[in-house]
Amino acid sequence: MKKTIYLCLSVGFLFSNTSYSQKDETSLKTTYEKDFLIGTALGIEHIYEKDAKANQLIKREFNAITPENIMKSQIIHPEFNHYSFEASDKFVEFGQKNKMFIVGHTLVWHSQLPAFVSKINSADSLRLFMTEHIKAVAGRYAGKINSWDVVNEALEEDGTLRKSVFLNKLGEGYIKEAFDLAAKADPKAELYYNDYNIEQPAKRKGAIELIKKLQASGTKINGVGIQGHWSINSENLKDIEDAIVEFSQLGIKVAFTELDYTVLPNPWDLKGADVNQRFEENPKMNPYKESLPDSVQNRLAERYENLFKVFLKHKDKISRVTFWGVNDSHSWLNGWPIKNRTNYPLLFDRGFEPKKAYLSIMKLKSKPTN
Ligand code: 9MR
Repeated sequence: MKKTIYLCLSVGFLFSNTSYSQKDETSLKTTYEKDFLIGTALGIEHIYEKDAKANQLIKREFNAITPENIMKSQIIHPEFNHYSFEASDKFVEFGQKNKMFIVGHTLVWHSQLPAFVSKINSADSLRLFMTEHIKAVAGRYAGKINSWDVVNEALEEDGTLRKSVFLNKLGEGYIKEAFDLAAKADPKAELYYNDYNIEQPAKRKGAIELIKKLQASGTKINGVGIQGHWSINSENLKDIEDAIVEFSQLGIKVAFTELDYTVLPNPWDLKGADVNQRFEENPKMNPYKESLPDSVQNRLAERYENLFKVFLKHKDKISRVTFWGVNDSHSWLNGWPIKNRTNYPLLFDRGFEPKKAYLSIMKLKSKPTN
């Protein structure tokens, strides 16, 4: 497979007698620079520049960064009166030093909350936590973070509001409160609502209602983040295209904020599966432990190619496309929804080399029409 990629790269465009990683001039970010930002999510090891190959790849290929975990409230705000800013300071410094677009992820999320929040009983105390949190975190990086995922995953699959601790205690107004607090704490940052599956019709409708309500009440919202955790086994391009068009009709930008394609079977794909089946121990659930067959590599490449064709068609509406991880070994999909699997959802393999999917996206731009 690698051989084929190198061959295509060198014959197809630019490269001669050398592996891709030795060349600097062409990359995702330069190839797509007139279209939209190309981002990646950084783990703590990337922020501290622990691995030279990863570091080189991040700087070469991407012009936007999102912290995969270190700005989540559980980590950055472990106790009511205590914040832990060391890693997030380093993350922002990394972005600034490399002139990257810096995304903050995320201010209000029902998941990964600090332990003390579960002990909060009153609405007033929860509101105080949310207010202080946004003021402290967004305030600290005011003028440095370019875009905040202000509220993350506030919707159920049917488009109604998620019955989170925030909704239950503060009512639906908490979303507006969060956006207003963020706008006040960092007036320059772009503010996004971020969620998964909001390309799907019912949830999309809920997101549109949510955004329209914010807009009608005079709240600042610049964009919507469609996360993009998808599978090579399901087709959803029409939903994606409809979502881009409908969200942009609200006068906001559309970003793809956490893109990846799982290539592995998931428990919910297996119709008629025995509910007592122990997926963790079933080798059928981890079929590509040693390597990825060409047929699957090709399908992944085709998925990315078709997706980026849609992105290019609507590039005027899209602000950023961020991959949820740097390379395959880093991806959260090796551990979810089943632990200890070998997944291949991204554009760079475990040796940080570009996969066929990378080539398929780069090739799209080598055509004169783009
Ligand atoms: O990739 C993240 C993983 O390392 C964490 O364990 C997990 C829980 O904090 O969050 C993952 O990232 C999520 C993101 O923050 C929000 N959208 C869904 C992502 C995948 O779960």
